[in-house]
Amino acid sequence: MSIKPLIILPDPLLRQVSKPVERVDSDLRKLADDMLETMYDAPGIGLAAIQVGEPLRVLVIDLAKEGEPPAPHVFINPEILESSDQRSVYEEGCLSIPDYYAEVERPAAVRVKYLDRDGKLQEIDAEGLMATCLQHEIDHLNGVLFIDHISKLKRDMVVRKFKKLAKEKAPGKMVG
Ligand code: GNR
Ligand code: NI
Repeated sequence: MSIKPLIILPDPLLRQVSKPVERVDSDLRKLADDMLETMYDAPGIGLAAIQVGEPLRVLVIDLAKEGEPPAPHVFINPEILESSDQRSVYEEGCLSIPDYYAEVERPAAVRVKYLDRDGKLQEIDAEGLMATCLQHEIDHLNGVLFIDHISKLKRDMVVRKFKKLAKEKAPGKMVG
């Protein structure tokens, strides 16, 4: 297992659409394990493969609270089958947009089909934080970030700030 560096805004990788996983093999399970270790280290409650630079449709989630036993979930090629009309609002954050939080409204419940780490087809009816987190991570697989769900004014402010930070860290590397 290894901790991988996180891809941070405005890295264009975060806008890439990830490719479906063709076979759930030991390499894929190794990627999922590395993603879980990276997520626990951060720490975060979810992580998409593109956040560690792998453009594959894989995400991991663990919603266990501090002091509770770990509850790792691996979702491969997830697809939202149904979304509730009812909405809910959560304050979201993203490991690729460190230290920025904003309220996002999404469907309160979703039904998702996916392959588990054994390549077995599964379905989950998720609500609450699990529903929000699954939608946040599935957005990543499609190159979408939670700041795409807030006002353009706020989004432009955040993007500008992270472009400036990237420029300071690596002068000459960034255009614009
Ligand atoms: O750690 C995370 N917390 C979080 C809080 C509210 C809604 C979504 C999330 S996911 C985030 C980790 C992350 O960036 N996953 O892509
Ligand atoms: Ni995120």
